[in-house]
Amino acid sequence: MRRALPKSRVSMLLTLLLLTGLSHLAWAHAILMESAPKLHSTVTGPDVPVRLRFNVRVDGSRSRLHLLAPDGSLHTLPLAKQSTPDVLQSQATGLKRGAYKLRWSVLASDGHMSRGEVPFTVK
Ligand SMILES: [Cu+2]
Repeated sequence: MRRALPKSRVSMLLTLLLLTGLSHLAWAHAILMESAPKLHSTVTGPDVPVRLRFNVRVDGSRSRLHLLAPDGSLHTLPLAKQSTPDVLQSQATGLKRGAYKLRWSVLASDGHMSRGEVPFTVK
């Protein structure tokens, strides 16, 4: 038979979880607010401007953009100088038709890395 956790223990755990969650929010690691190409959009190639805007300042020198091509190859996209601290910009060139994934991993002002993907299609 399983013993239930004492109520005090449960509420302590919940408080801990809540505090962890809240402090993470307050510290605001990078969340993608806006992207070009847009999520699941179709764009015209062969040259595609890339622009990602985050909710906080990101460290461009310690952030990376990769492009996963339809043939499965992974390419590093060179980052342009940051025009504003919450934006990363690049240019993908010579893209053929097909489904791509833009993979970002960024270092936010709170010192946390976060990553994500923007799938899009080139027509
Ligand atoms: Cu964070």
